[in-house]
Amino acid sequence: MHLTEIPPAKSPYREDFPIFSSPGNENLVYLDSAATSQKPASVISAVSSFEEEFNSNVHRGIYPLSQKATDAFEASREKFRSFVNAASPEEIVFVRGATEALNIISLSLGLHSLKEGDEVLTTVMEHHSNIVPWQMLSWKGVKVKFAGLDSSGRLDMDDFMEKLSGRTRVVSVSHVSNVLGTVNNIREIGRIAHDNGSLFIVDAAQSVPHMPVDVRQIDCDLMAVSGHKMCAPTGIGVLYGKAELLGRMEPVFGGGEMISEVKQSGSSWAELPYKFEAGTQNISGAIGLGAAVDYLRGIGMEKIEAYDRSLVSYAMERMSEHPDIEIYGPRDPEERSGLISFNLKGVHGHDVAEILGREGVATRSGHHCAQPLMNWLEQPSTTRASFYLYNGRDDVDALMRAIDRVRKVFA
Ligand code: 7TS
Repeated sequence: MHLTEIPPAKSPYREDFPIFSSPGNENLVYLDSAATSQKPASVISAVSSFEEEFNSNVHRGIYPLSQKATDAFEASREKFRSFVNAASPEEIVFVRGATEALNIISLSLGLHSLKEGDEVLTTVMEHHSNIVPWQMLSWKGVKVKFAGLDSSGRLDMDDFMEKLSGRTRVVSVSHVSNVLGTVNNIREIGRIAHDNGSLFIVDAAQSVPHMPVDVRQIDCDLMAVSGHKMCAPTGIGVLYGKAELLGRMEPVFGGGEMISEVKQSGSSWAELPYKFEAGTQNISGAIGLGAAVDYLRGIGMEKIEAYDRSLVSYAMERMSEHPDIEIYGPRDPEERSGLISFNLKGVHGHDVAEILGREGVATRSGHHCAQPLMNWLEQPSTTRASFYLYNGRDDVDALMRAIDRVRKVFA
């Protein structure tokens, strides 16, 4: 799809998602996919067929049922590996989500590698899950620095360079902002980080669901992904890491599955990726994630990216005709992903989202777990409409009608 193309009146993918045909939801306008996406029938049936037909624990039994579960579980790992072009399945660790991935990374580095005076450089546009785990290392004397933004909500590279120092051991940046939709030039940021001798970590929670992401092209050392934002169930995500690095990193959760040998005198760790997967994994979630990868790849990530962008272009065009709407983030749809944060002049974001909700339009308002960004915007909150492949022009039009309704209520 070309950029200037307008999205179809109704999404051709909507019927793949049973939620939109479940009683009462036929007219649901779901614009909260940045919080969590809906799930296609193929994912729901992959999960239920595991639970109904071959539920058993993985890697533990040698009976056929357990073998089948293990095969499906490991097939999902391979699907995800191929999806992000990781070098080997050892580099794909199943975790609960992006938050857990970032906490495992910060804990492991904090406990075993970072020293007093070391610095972590992140940005003002991060989700709290890429801020707080780093701040939690303050007991060790690790400092967190924040690169600022320019007036359009892009990363200010001059400020980034100023904050980067010989003490910057870690650069951890989101690929896509969950509030501004800004797509960061992470290849360039990664190159700068590596030239500085820093580890480069990418929070890809908002990018992997919406665009092709190739970890070898980005050359990130570690990356965090949430499955539930990319059509998979909640409670499953991926910590990607270069094998050589994960091999050197220490696990932070101990227990079953992650050991090679346990003796009274001490234990040794299992090989990758199991070293980081203590306890019984979310097997059904991982199988659902594999089905989600199949679904998204069946359509094609380039196509999904272009489709999202056509929705955002159309929505930005409609919104900019409205004199009372202030949009945050880059103006050029080429520089942003599939979401728009906005405020309606003189109306609090919560009032906007509440009335939109009553009109059948699901959006989200508040600080979106990005309070430093809200301070930068000098706004207590914004309303966010976030799009995905099951949205069409009809959903944007419904949003605009509902915004008119808010305006009337607060006239
Ligand atoms: N990083 C970014 C950029 C995010 O947008 C989110 C979740 C996370 C990390 C954490 O992901 P989790 O799956 O571990 O919770 N963002 C949002 C949001 O924008 N609204 O609800 C959750």
